[in-house]
Amino acid sequence: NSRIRQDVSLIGVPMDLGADRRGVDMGPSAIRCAGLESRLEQLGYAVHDEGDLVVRRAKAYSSVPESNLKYLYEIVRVNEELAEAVAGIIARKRFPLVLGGDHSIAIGTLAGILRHKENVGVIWYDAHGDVNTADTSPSGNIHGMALAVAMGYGHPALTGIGGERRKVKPDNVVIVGSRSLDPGEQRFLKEKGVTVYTMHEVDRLGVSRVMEQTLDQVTRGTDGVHLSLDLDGLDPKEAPGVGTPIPAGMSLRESLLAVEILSDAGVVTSAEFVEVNPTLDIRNETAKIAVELIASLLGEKIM
Ligand code: 5AB
Ligand code: MN
Ligand code: MN
Ligand code: MN
Repeated sequence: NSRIRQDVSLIGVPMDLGADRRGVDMGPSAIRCAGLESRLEQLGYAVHDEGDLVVRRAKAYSSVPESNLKYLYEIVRVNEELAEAVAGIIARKRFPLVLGGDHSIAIGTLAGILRHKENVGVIWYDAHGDVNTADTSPSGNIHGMALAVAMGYGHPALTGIGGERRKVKPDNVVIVGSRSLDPGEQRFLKEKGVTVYTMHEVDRLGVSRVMEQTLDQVTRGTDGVHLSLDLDGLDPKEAPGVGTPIPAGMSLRESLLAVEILSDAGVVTSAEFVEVNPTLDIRNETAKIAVELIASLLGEKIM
């Protein structure tokens, strides 16, 4: 099989401060309950569960003077810790698998990765672009800004996470599955030249070609590939347990094919699965889908 030749380190980030609705903080528990660890062990991996980071949730942390950014300082604090943890996992030569939590945690994950890698490719599998800044955000929710921050755009408290560090280059980013991009985001993506496969392109080209082209783009001149998979990239009919459901998304079959193609290519060096909201889920189905996708990404085969 196409197993990765590394041990896996799991880290949970029970963060919901970056999202509109509470509840994604339970994502890491739900994914663990869906049997992640034993599934990976069956694949032959040594799994090191590093546990969950501590996220302090209190209304008191919400206000930020002269900014619309909700819960800015606690989000910064947790992402600093996450960056440290992810950098440590990579230093120990393990594969970092981060469980969210809302998508604001991608800021910390990527900051940690960039301590070790100069030019990381990023696949952002999502219904949304997550490239708002304080000026363009309609909500003030930081999960809608994570990818912009990773590329170095946004509030200095956010872009400063991880200290003086490298940024993700727009040319190394591919967004897959988008169907809800705010006007400011559309402008940003065009201006920076980020490759975007919206649902329109997915329907025209098919997942297989989209993923081959994505792989070309994210491996050209890079020293690693990070998969940041927001479960709302999938269709909410199949993955209902997400905070910001958008209809007409990637099917479970298409999503499995996408991660299988990544697995066969053997280029992914880190991954995160985010935005599972158990309070909106039906019988933990969305967390189970996350486990299916992770197992396939890490080399599980039908035969
Ligand atoms: B998610 C929206 N663009 O900025 C915003 O779930 C939604 O991590 C962001 O992709 C959704 O508030 C963030 C309207
Ligand atoms: Mn997202
Ligand atoms: Mn999303
Ligand atoms: Mn979401």
